[in-house]
Amino acid sequence: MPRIFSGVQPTNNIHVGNYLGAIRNWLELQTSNDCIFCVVDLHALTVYQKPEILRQNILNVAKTYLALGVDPKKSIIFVQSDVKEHAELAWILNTIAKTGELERMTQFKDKAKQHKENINLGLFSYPVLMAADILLYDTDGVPVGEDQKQHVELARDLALRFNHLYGETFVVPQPLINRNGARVMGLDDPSKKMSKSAASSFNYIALLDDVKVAEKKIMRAVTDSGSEVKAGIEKPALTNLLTIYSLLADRPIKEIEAEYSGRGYGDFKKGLAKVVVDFLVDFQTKFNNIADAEVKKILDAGAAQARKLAIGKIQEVKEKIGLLI
Ligand code: AQP
Repeated sequence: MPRIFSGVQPTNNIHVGNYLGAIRNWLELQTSNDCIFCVVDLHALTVYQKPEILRQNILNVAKTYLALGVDPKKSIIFVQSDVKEHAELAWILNTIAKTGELERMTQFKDKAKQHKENINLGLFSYPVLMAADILLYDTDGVPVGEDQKQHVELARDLALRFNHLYGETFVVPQPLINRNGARVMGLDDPSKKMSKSAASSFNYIALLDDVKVAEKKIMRAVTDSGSEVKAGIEKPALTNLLTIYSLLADRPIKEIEAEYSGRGYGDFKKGLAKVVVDFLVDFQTKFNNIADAEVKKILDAGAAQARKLAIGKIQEVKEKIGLLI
């Protein structure tokens, strides 16, 4: 069975963009693939996190996976820092990654601008750690949003480079990006992607948002000029809102456009708010029914399974590069 690997950083609560761009695709993949889903907590450290909040976010992200339907009977779910081989392989890959290729990474450039006071080495080599996450498990496919494509491409380059230098070792992974929802845009600025660490919380709908707050965020979302509810290149804000509606309600955009034809943005936003609230209520009921102890047990079992695979791979890598005497 093909191997799938993906993860989310516990930098805040998961938002609709993370769900529609990535996790929603995981759910389909887990029926016919060998899936590994990780809470990538080491990545989160590249931006300063308050320890108590980080601990809670790690648990919340794992609980979110479960509440959305990631099934621990089908998939391995674990926390990255519980398997130390991720950091070990990252160091080894650092020695074949070029600083020039890391300087070209869009996420690094964006985050360096956003966190001028803390442009740390971890932020710079973030894509190398992500390559280690992926390559450690002989991953065939990486389901991610559009923003992570460049990082998966780097993982491919590093796999090919390592294989060329030391002989066939790593599987060369493919990014798996769905056409719809691959880049959900900010509600307050449809020219930028929806992001957990956006300056304003009006940028995103977090899956744990209070439903009244979520409603307010939709009603305040930026729209385009005109009043016609229509998707298209000249209407980026409406296209984004229609995409969210379409994916959450599982209805084609054309059908939604027809329903709101001639009714204006206000009516459409009320309809979208209802779709979002229904989704959040269902999700939050499931989330609140999962006990912390249950999640911790699943994560411990997942880490043990992941560790077995990771240890085998790191041994192979060490042998190839001459570290095992
Ligand atoms: N706006 C988005 N639309 C579609 N997919 C998205 N993803 C993120 N934002 C969008 C996908 O979600 C997965 C997890 O993302 P991440 O936590 O690893 O980090 P990120 O890409 O940096 O996401 P955020 O929300 O912007 O977090 P912060 O603000 O902490 O950096 C990935 O598959 C990503 O593609």
